Amino acid sequence: MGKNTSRWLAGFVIHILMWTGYPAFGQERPPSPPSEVKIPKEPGWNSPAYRGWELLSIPGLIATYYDLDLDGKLDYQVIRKIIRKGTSDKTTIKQAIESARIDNLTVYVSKPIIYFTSKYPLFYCLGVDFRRNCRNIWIDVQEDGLNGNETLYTLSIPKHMVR
Ligand SMILES: [Ca+2]
Ligand SMILES: [Ca+2]
Repeated sequence: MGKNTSRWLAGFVIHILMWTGYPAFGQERPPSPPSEVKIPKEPGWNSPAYRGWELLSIPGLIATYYDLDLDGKLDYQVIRKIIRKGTSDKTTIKQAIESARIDNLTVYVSKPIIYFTSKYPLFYCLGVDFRRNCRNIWIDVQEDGLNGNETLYTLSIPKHMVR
Protein backbone atom coordinates (compact mmCIF):
# COMPACT_ATOMS: atom_id res chain seq x y z
CA MET A 1 0.00 0.00 0.00
CA GLY A 2 1.48 3.35 -1.01
CA LYS A 3 2.02 6.15 1.42
CA ASN A 4 -0.60 8.31 -0.27
CA THR A 5 -3.14 5.52 -0.11
CA SER A 6 -2.49 5.11 3.61
CA ARG A 7 -2.93 8.80 4.16
CA TRP A 8 -6.13 8.81 2.18
CA LEU A 9 -7.41 5.83 4.15
CA ALA A 10 -6.54 7.51 7.44
CA GLY A 11 -8.49 10.57 6.39
CA PHE A 12 -11.41 8.46 5.35
CA VAL A 13 -11.41 6.51 8.60
CA ILE A 14 -11.42 9.75 10.60
CA HIS A 15 -14.50 10.82 8.70
CA ILE A 16 -16.18 7.50 9.40
CA LEU A 17 -15.22 7.73 13.07
CA MET A 18 -16.70 11.17 13.22
CA TRP A 19 -19.98 9.85 11.96
CA THR A 20 -20.11 6.65 13.92
CA GLY A 21 -19.29 8.37 17.15
CA TYR A 22 -16.03 6.84 18.30
CA PRO A 23 -13.53 9.30 19.63
CA ALA A 24 -10.93 9.88 16.95
CA PHE A 25 -7.33 9.37 18.04
CA GLY A 26 -7.91 9.60 21.76
CA GLN A 27 -10.01 12.71 21.51
CA GLU A 28 -12.44 12.90 24.39
CA ARG A 29 -16.10 12.63 23.66
CA PRO A 30 -17.43 16.17 23.62
CA PRO A 31 -19.27 17.14 26.78
CA SER A 32 -22.95 17.88 26.47
CA PRO A 33 -23.26 21.58 25.85
CA PRO A 34 -25.33 23.60 28.27
CA SER A 35 -28.88 23.96 27.06
CA GLU A 36 -28.43 27.69 26.56
CA VAL A 37 -26.04 27.09 23.64
CA LYS A 38 -27.97 28.50 20.72
CA ILE A 39 -27.70 27.32 17.16
CA PRO A 40 -26.33 30.22 15.13
CA LYS A 41 -28.33 31.31 12.14
CA GLU A 42 -26.61 30.31 8.91
CA PRO A 43 -24.87 33.45 7.61
CA GLY A 44 -25.27 32.51 3.93
CA TRP A 45 -23.02 32.76 0.90
CA ASN A 46 -22.94 36.52 0.81
CA SER A 47 -21.60 36.79 4.32
CA PRO A 48 -17.91 37.50 4.98
CA ALA A 49 -18.08 34.45 7.28
CA TYR A 50 -18.69 32.09 4.34
CA ARG A 51 -15.79 29.70 3.75
CA GLY A 52 -17.01 27.38 1.01
CA TRP A 53 -18.59 23.97 0.81
CA GLU A 54 -17.72 20.39 0.01
CA LEU A 55 -19.25 17.00 -0.60
CA LEU A 56 -18.86 14.84 2.48
CA SER A 57 -17.40 11.35 2.34
CA ILE A 58 -20.84 10.19 3.45
CA PRO A 59 -22.65 10.10 0.10
CA GLY A 60 -25.54 12.44 -0.40
CA LEU A 61 -24.48 15.20 1.96
CA ILE A 62 -22.99 18.64 1.40
CA ALA A 63 -21.34 20.70 4.13
CA THR A 64 -21.16 24.49 4.06
CA TYR A 65 -18.44 26.09 6.21
CA TYR A 66 -18.31 29.36 8.09
CA ASP A 67 -15.93 31.32 10.26
CA LEU A 68 -18.44 33.20 12.39
CA ASP A 69 -15.97 35.25 14.43
CA LEU A 70 -13.69 35.84 11.41
CA ASP A 71 -10.55 34.69 13.22
CA GLY A 72 -9.36 32.63 10.26
CA LYS A 73 -10.55 29.31 11.73
CA LEU A 74 -13.70 27.45 10.81
CA ASP A 75 -16.17 27.29 13.66
CA TYR A 76 -19.52 26.46 12.11
CA GLN A 77 -20.86 24.16 9.44
CA VAL A 78 -24.26 23.11 8.24
CA ILE A 79 -24.99 19.92 6.34
CA ARG A 80 -27.69 19.49 3.71
CA LYS A 81 -29.03 16.45 1.94
CA ILE A 82 -28.61 16.23 -1.82
CA ILE A 83 -32.00 15.80 -3.43
CA ARG A 84 -30.96 15.57 -7.08
CA LYS A 85 -28.17 16.42 -9.48
CA GLY A 86 -27.97 18.09 -12.85
CA THR A 87 -25.21 19.13 -15.23
CA SER A 88 -24.39 22.58 -16.45
CA ASP A 89 -24.30 21.46 -20.10
CA LYS A 90 -28.01 20.71 -19.87
CA THR A 91 -29.10 23.44 -17.49
CA THR A 92 -27.71 26.94 -17.16
CA ILE A 93 -26.93 28.11 -13.65
CA LYS A 94 -29.73 30.62 -13.98
CA GLN A 95 -32.22 27.87 -14.87
CA ALA A 96 -30.91 25.75 -12.01
CA ILE A 97 -31.46 28.55 -9.51
CA GLU A 98 -34.95 29.17 -10.83
CA SER A 99 -35.78 25.47 -10.69
CA ALA A 100 -34.45 25.29 -7.13
CA ARG A 101 -36.57 28.27 -6.16
CA ILE A 102 -39.71 26.61 -7.50
CA ASP A 103 -38.95 23.31 -5.74
CA ASN A 104 -37.81 25.06 -2.56
CA LEU A 105 -34.26 23.73 -2.80
CA THR A 106 -30.75 25.13 -2.52
CA VAL A 107 -28.20 24.96 -5.35
CA TYR A 108 -24.49 24.11 -5.13
CA VAL A 109 -22.52 24.34 -8.36
CA SER A 110 -19.28 22.50 -9.03
CA LYS A 111 -19.04 22.62 -12.82
CA PRO A 112 -20.24 20.65 -14.62
CA ILE A 113 -22.28 19.19 -11.76
CA ILE A 114 -25.13 21.08 -10.17
CA TYR A 115 -26.34 19.76 -6.83
CA PHE A 116 -29.82 20.50 -5.60
CA THR A 117 -30.11 20.10 -1.85
CA SER A 118 -32.81 20.60 0.74
CA LYS A 119 -33.42 24.27 1.31
CA TYR A 120 -32.57 23.97 5.00
CA PRO A 121 -29.82 21.93 6.67
CA LEU A 122 -30.28 18.57 8.34
CA PHE A 123 -27.32 19.11 10.69
CA TYR A 124 -25.99 22.21 12.39
CA CYS A 125 -22.52 21.88 13.78
CA LEU A 126 -20.86 24.43 16.06
CA GLY A 127 -17.22 24.38 17.10
CA VAL A 128 -15.40 22.80 14.15
CA ASP A 129 -11.87 21.64 14.93
CA PHE A 130 -8.99 21.35 12.48
CA ARG A 131 -10.17 17.86 11.52
CA ARG A 132 -13.58 19.34 10.83
CA ASN A 133 -15.12 17.42 13.71
CA CYS A 134 -17.86 19.23 15.58
CA ARG A 135 -18.21 20.04 19.24
CA ASN A 136 -21.98 20.50 19.21
CA ILE A 137 -24.22 18.97 16.58
CA TRP A 138 -27.94 19.50 16.25
CA ILE A 139 -30.18 17.58 13.92
CA ASP A 140 -33.25 19.15 12.37
CA VAL A 141 -35.19 16.12 11.20
CA GLN A 142 -37.91 18.29 9.69
CA GLU A 143 -35.32 20.32 7.72
CA ASP A 144 -37.51 23.36 8.20
CA GLY A 145 -34.94 25.89 9.34
CA LEU A 146 -34.18 27.11 12.85
CA ASN A 147 -37.52 27.16 14.60
CA GLY A 148 -36.88 25.37 17.88
CA ASN A 149 -37.56 21.76 16.88
CA GLU A 150 -33.85 20.97 16.42
CA THR A 151 -32.44 18.43 18.82
CA LEU A 152 -28.95 17.89 20.09
CA TYR A 153 -27.44 15.06 18.09
CA THR A 154 -25.75 12.43 20.20
CA LEU A 155 -22.84 10.90 18.37
CA SER A 156 -23.20 7.68 20.31
CA ILE A 157 -26.57 6.94 18.71
CA PRO A 158 -25.74 6.35 15.03
CA LYS A 159 -29.24 5.12 14.24
CA HIS A 160 -30.24 8.75 13.81
CA MET A 161 -27.88 8.98 10.88
CA VAL A 162 -29.98 9.77 7.87
CA ARG A 163 -28.94 8.79 4.38
CA1 LIG B 1 -13.58 31.25 13.77
CA1 LIG C 1 -36.26 23.18 12.47
